[in-house]
Amino acid sequence: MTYTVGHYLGERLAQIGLKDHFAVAGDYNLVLLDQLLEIDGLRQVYCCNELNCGFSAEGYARANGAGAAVVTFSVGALSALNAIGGAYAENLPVILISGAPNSNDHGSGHILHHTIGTPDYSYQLEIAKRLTCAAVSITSAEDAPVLIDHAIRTALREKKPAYIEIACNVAPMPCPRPGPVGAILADAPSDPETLKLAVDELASFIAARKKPIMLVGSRLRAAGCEDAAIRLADALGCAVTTMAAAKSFFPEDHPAYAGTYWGDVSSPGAQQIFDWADGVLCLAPVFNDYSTVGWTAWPKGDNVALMDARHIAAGGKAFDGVHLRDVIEGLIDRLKGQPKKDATLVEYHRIKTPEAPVAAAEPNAPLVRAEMARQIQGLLTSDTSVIAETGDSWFNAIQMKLPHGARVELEMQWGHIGWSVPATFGYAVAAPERRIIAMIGDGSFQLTAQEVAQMVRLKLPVIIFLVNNRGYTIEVQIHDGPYNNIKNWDYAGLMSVFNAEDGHGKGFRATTGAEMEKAIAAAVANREGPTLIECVIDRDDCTSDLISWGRRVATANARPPAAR
Ligand code: TPU
Ligand code: MG
Repeated sequence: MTYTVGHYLGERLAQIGLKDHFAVAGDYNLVLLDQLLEIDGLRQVYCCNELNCGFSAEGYARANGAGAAVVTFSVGALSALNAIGGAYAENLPVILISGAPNSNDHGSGHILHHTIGTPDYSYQLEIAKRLTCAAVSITSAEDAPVLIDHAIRTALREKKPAYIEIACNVAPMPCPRPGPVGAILADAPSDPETLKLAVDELASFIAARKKPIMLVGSRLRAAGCEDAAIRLADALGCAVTTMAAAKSFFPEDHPAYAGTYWGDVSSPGAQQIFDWADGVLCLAPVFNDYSTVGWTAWPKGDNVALMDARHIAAGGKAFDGVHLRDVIEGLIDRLKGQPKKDATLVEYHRIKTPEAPVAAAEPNAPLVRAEMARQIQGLLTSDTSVIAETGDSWFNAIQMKLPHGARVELEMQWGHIGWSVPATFGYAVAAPERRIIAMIGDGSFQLTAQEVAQMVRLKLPVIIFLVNNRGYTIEVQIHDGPYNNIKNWDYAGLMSVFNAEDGHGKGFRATTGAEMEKAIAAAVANREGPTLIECVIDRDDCTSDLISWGRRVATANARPPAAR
């Protein structure tokens, strides 16, 4: 058998740990898909459309570390690029692979189908360059190995998406086999001198403070430092808060865990202890309008040390070219034998009011949000992953108490409604051993609903909580108008559409606590496919956090243009 460019790409994907890749077929990628099918241990998983294909790969990357989506030129790739923008925003190495025009057509003056009707096909590559950390076009087999390796290596290092387009006639061309995977995994080490200076600076930052606190940010996973952060917390002894988008990036059963810091919508006691602290170690944070609650809670100034994946800023100094994990290890080393700086943790336990467990609602009373959240909370185990969509699902998920090992996935930087359906599919493909729960609003679901059919196809026992509150409630809280009302669907009824003649998905509608409980029992028992539970609640029945946060974000959005 001839070894080809397509094989090379497929083997590299398998080498970096991919067991699956997501695809939608089209004539520019059909031959490439044939080549990829021939790679041992690499399964081809199909999606209903390319936006979903991109988000599926993004969800897969959340569970597996990296993901790949294969699409056709323009009509496919331009849809997938939205999800690639999301992967960039969310720091996930997703490799977008697009079939491309025959190499002989590039520069020929030919007009081709699926293009904008001009003979210049470079627009897709140009767009991809803005949304990825590396974008390459392969029009000859000779150049393929170096270009493929460059794209994949850069994506893995930067934890950002990359783009590879392959001319449709080049995919089956002969190509050498790839060498050891180490060639694309190897990373430049921290600069030892800078590392020492950075650790010195952070050590004196801590030494000069009596009440330090840690803030875990949403880039901590991408920085590969979740374990290191736990050891730093142990070494310091202080309280640890997490940012909303970093939910589950620090174990909530850890003795130092002090909840979600999110300005006015922090979990009980977290804002008070954060404000009481005299120094904050921010681990890989992202401060945007959402995470700062409309710029009302933005930690900055002399008492803030920023510790990013490759960059440290503290005490008015900046250090580049160091890996966060090396910095943390160095700091832990420095803290050895020193008394614990546990003031914030001690104080947190003093001020935190014990939360009373939510009482079960009257079983036959109309379903309310609090009862819905209480029942979902009851499902969480140490092997559960909750994928929560934009909307009040964010706030419901962030309020959950996570047992050790439970994970929450949020897409708070990109915030594309509908993301969670394909992302849940991709996540479930990557982590079939976990209990996977999706929480999705009705408005969001309408964007990408069809991907539930792929969960049916692969018999994935995902549990979807579809919140039917008849509209875009998150937007109602930010700015209301007729555009926030949506056409109602028979969401539970959709399951029989997706099942058709051979599926085992189940759909239930819950209008009371008792109905929801029954549906959950059936969902847990269904191992042959997804279960969608449509939870019917009132349009305004949302978390109080959404209301407060929505008001702040609306105020930030409404700032008048500055005078010139
Ligand atoms: O719980 P709830 O009702 O807030 O969630 P639901 O029903 O999913 O409503 C979400 C409403 C929403 C919109 C329309 N949230 N953000 N948007 C704006 C938006 C529009 N288009 C995309 C692709 N993403 C968005 N975030
Ligand atoms: Mg809704």
